[in-house]
This record gives sequence, C-alpha cells and structure tokens, in this order.
Amino acid sequence: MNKLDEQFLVVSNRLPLVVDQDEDGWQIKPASGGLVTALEPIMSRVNGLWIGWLGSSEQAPFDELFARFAATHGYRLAAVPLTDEDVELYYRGFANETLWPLFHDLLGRCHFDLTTWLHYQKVNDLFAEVVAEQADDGQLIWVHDYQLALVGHLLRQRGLKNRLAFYLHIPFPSFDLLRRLPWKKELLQGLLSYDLLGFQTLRDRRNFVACVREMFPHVRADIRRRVTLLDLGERQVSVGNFPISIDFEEFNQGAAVKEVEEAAWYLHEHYQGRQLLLGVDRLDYTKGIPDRFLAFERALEKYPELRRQATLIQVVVPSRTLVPDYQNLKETLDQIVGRINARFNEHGWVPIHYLYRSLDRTQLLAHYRSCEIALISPLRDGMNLVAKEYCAASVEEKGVLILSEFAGAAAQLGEHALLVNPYDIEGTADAIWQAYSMTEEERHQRMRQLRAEVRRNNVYRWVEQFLDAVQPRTEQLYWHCTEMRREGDE
Ligand code: GDG
Repeated sequence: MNKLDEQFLVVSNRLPLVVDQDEDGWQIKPASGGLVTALEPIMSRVNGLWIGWLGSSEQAPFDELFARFAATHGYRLAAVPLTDEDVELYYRGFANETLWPLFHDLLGRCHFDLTTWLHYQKVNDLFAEVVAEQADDGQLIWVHDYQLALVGHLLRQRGLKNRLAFYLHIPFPSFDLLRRLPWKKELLQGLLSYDLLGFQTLRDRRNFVACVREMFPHVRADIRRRVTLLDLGERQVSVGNFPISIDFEEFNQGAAVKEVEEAAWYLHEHYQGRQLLLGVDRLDYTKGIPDRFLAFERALEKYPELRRQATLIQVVVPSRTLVPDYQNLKETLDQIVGRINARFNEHGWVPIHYLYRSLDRTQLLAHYRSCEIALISPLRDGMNLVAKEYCAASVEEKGVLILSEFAGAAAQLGEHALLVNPYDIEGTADAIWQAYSMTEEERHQRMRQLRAEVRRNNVYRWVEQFLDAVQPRTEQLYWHCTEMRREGDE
C-alpha cells in the first residue's frame, strides 16, 4: 500500500460500527451518527485507520469482521480493549458525570470524584498505547472529543513526534465554570499537548483561550488570526473554531426519493392536516426536552387556536440508560407527557406524540420533510446536527426552524431561524405561535436561506477547514477534502 495513502489516523471513544448476529452469521456495519457521517467519506478515500473502543464486550470474531469491514468500507479499524470497570469509571463516571455536565454549564449535575479522574487518566493512557503501536511516522493523528482529552499528552510522553490534532464536539465552558474542576490544570495541560485544537464555535474557542490565560499567564496568545496561536515558549498551539456539519446532498436527495415522499404523505394523513412540530434528540438532560414540553403546554394555554390544530412529535433515542440521571429523566418525561396529554386531549387529538425509540432512516427523513416546525431547544449543545439535517431535508422549503440560542448551530443558523432561550418558557411558547402562524412566503424565504447556509458550509468544508489549519499541512488529505467539497458544491 502506498505510504501516502495511509496518513490519517482517527481516534474516538467508540469505533463507528454496529456488530450483530443474524441467520447469516456475524454482521458488521458503520454506525450512524454525526462523526461517522463526517469522517467516513474521507477515511475511505485515504485508506485511514480508526481506533476506538468496541462499545461492548461481545465475543464476536473481530479479526475477521475488521478485515471484512476494511475490504468493503476502504478503511481499517483497531480496538482498544476496555474492562467493565474501565467503562464504569472512565466513561460513565468521569466523562459523563463530570466533564459532560461541566462543559454543558450544568454544574449541579457534576460529580467530582478522585477515583473516576484517576481512571480517566488510566484509560486515556490505554488509548495512547494502542495509538502508539499503530501509528506510523508522519501520520496525522486526529483525536476526538471530551473522553480523550489527555491522549495527546500521553502520546508525547511516549516520544511520538506526529502532528496531533484534537476536536471537541461539545461546548467548552467559561473559566468561571472550569475553575470548579479540581483537575483543571492537568486537563488544560493535556489539551495544550496537541498541535491543533478545534472547537465548534467562536465562543468555545474564546472560552478555551481565556482559561489558558488564567491558568498559565506566561502563555502568549495571538488572537488576530483566523486561528489563534498560543505561544508556549518551546512550541506553538493553534486554536480554531470549525463548526461541524452534515452531508447536505445526502439529506436533500434522500428526502426527495419516492419512498420518503410516501412516508411523509402518510404521516400527514395520519395527523389529518394539522401542523406538526418535531423534536428529535438523544435522551439527555442537556437537550431541554422537559422545558420544551412545558413551552408547548404554555402555547396551548395561551393560544387556544393551537388546540386540535398542532401536534408535537417528540422522538427520544434511548441513551446512557445505566446512568441514574438519565433514568430519572426518562421518568420525568413520561410524567410530563402523561399530564399534558390528559389535560388537553380532546376529540381524538393528542397534543404530544412521544416515541421513545429511534426512527429508521426513511422515517427520520419523512419526519424532517413533513413536519412544519422543528422545535430544537437544547439548554446547551456543541452544534446540534438535527437542526442542519432538518433544513437539508426540507425540500419543499416550508419548514420553520425554532432553535435554542445555546446550540452551537445558532451561530450559523440564528439569523433565519426563530431563536429561543429554552429556559424562557413564555418566550418559547410565543415562538411556537409565531412559527405556527407564519406566512408561507416568510417560511420559504427563511428556509431558502437556511438551506443555502447548510449547503455551503457542509461537512466536507468542515474537514477541509480543519485539515487546512494543521501545520505543516497534510497535502494529500487536504487535496482529497477539497475535491470532495467541490463535488458537494456542484
Ligand atoms: C454530539 C454533540 C454535536 C437522532 N435520532 C435519530 C437519529 N439521530 C441522529 C441524527 C443526528 C445525530 O443522531 C444526533 O446528532 P446531534 O448533533 O444532534 O447530537 P449528539 O448525539 O449529542 O452529538 C452535538 C455532535 O456531537 C457532532 O459534533 O453536534 O452537539 O452533543 O445525526 O440524525 N438517526 C436515526 N434515527 C433517529 O431516530 N436514524
């Protein structure tokens, strides 16, 4: 294999795959999800390697499955073995009960526990060991997300000289929040071992730079450039914001196929000409689902015209089901939906249709295409790809996007969406009414602009911009990205 074809190594907590067994034996396929959608096309073009945890301890014949995967998908996989204890302390513990709530500004949900922090370091070290075994000189190593902040530092400790890049998919908090973390210094030092750090928004990037300046006053920051340069004396670190996106055409064309059109038509028939509001989220307290239900309830109270004329379809995809906070959230949602539906239900109209499961792709696209309003109101979100997917699939250009000002996506889509503060139940209720009563002309005009934005700043541009900021530049990777982006633009 051509050496140049192998110059990309991606590391993420989970490997992007689903393994299961049917009557034909073991099957392996790529998982769905933002990061996979974003990176798979470039990985297969440059024959990359993806390293991560298998996500379960199933005893599948992984050597054979990985070989089959590489042959069909054009890139290789390598697994980091984690024990149940690792998963409990590193993943469920420090990553999801400390960093996740802290970085989403939800301090009250944070647990600060020395045992989980020590285990976080141990598992990051395990990842670094596997990466060090697999990496070739000259390869760009791109580590993803908050579970693996220390991997770069641990690779440097092993003497690796490769270019190291890191991308944070979730927000980065202000110093006022980060200072609560007992191990903030170690965490920041870990991040400063990368050569390039990428954040979703300008606000995240500024928060990071401000935290570094507070904790390490000797670090000089040149903030005049498109990418901030942090001068640590012996070396420099680039810090940029690169908003992640989607493959616009995949959703645009996918939503236009006959099967989806029929499913969309059927969906509307079922709801008898009402306007449909749509929420699609993983079960997560950051997504603001209870507040959204309360805002919808308030809208029904305040604007009685909505009764029998509007239905909220809320899809909640089960997630982190073993973490107590998530189990409690599930119960809260069941209760609120039950209460609101019992209060308003009349003549066969049920205000909230709550689905606690994921939709298959055809159904997801049909929901995006046919729902008149998307109600996307996270309390805090790194980006929120559902907002972009909704616009890309809105092929009739009649959808209205209601979007939280605390979603990263608001920085790009805020001008033509209806922005809401999800903590403001009254304001969100008013936005629901505004969306419901919006003229067709205004809907078209706003949605056209939203779609143009997502089409232009698609996922290929995200990868291209990120790789463009890696110094020295990885010419071949960059070339592939530019090609892919051009094809996407056409
Ligand atoms: C993290 C950050 C950041 C959802 N329901 C179904 C379904 N989905 C797919 C969507 C979308 C993905 O899941 C969710 O992506 P989000 O961006 O909304 O949220 P997180 O999972 O929290 O992702 C986030 C992201 O990383 C990328 O950087 O934007 O802020 O938290 O792609 O389509 N897919 C199917 N059925 C469903 O029912 N098939």
